[in-house]
Amino acid sequence: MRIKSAEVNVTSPGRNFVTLRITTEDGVTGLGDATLNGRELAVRAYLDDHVVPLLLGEDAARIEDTWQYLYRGAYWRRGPVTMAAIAAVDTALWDIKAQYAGMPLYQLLGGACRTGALAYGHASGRDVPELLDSVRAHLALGYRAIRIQTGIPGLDSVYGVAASSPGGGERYDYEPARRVTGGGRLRPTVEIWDTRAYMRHVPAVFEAVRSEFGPELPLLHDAHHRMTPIQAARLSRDLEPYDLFWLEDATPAEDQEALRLIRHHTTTPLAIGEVFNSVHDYTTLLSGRLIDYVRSAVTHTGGVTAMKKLLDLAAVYGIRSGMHGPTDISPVGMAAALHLDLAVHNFGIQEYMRHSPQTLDVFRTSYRFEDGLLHPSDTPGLGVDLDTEAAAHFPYQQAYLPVNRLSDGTVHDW
Ligand code: GCO
Ligand code: MG
Repeated sequence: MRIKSAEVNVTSPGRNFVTLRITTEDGVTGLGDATLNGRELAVRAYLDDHVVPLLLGEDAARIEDTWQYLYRGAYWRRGPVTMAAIAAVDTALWDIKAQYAGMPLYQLLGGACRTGALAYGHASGRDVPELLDSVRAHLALGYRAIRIQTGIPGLDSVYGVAASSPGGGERYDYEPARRVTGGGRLRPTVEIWDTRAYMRHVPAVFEAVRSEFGPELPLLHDAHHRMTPIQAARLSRDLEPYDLFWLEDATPAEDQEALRLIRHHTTTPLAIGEVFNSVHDYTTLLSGRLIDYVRSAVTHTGGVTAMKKLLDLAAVYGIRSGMHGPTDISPVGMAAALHLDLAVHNFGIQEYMRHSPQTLDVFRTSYRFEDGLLHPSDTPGLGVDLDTEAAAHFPYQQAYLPVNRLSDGTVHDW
């Protein structure tokens, strides 16, 4: 099971993806997602220049040892670039091992704990009537849990809200990493933000959705790290009557103590962690039971090995998974999440933002969404193929997420 080759593929079928493909001497190929939205080429260079040369000739079966070698051996630890690179190697090696075993990955992780993974989709609208249409459309697609986001009166555009949603159908371009040319230089777009306007509006949005769809439907909301701790405490309390499944990213994530303050004031369940890259980002949050859901992605947290350990630690504190699943996690990263979703006992929910048909022409997937649940397939390994010929038709395009500023120009968290 020696590693014969490892190549980094960068492609842009609708949006940018970085994929590591490892092949063993006997021709088994494994894939790992290394996509870091807006910083893709830094991970490619890290892999090409500093990781791939170390892998050639090594034993593909030694997954834990390879992880430790790349993490501890490098001296410099953690950080999104390093951890996305390690994640790609780790996931590709699990894909290979499961193919050797002739089993879907979830079997190697202990086997299925459930028949499928409850998924939540993203409904959004520029105003409440548009949002209600979008929720209806998502229910018609089979979703049993829905994240709701809306435009805010007085603000021109809000991240996570589709510009328009004809017939309320699914959009693939509402959380854009936009390519914008200004004076010949690529610059992110700027969105103007007002937290007080946001906080005044959100409870009315939940009131409208609950009165239209009743108390049963699990509803989620993403605050994108934009409030101060005391603002977040107040909004979480104001939202209690609407029984949220979770309020996500209430405050800037690196301040773990902020969640303690919010917790003192509210019983609204809290989720955080999509920008984290290590179990060490969670130690205060988990041991203090300051959150209810872990939002990390396999892709950004060091792979299947590290994600499993993180979730096992969370289980000790009664905290569940809610893995990040936006379209900047590639279908390879999504498949890895689904195998874990099935295998860990403390599964909570899985975010599912469907990839565009263009993306799915390049990444051939076998997982499926049925009646609100996601199912990884029983294909040995991860069950995803990368069509490198198709990928070659979509060269990398530099693109950035928007930047948030207040009306006086101050850069704001998001
Ligand atoms: C989510 C997210 C994402 C991020 C994106 C940034 O909850 O799905 O917040 O959509 O904004 O992953 O790259
Ligand atoms: Mg989020």
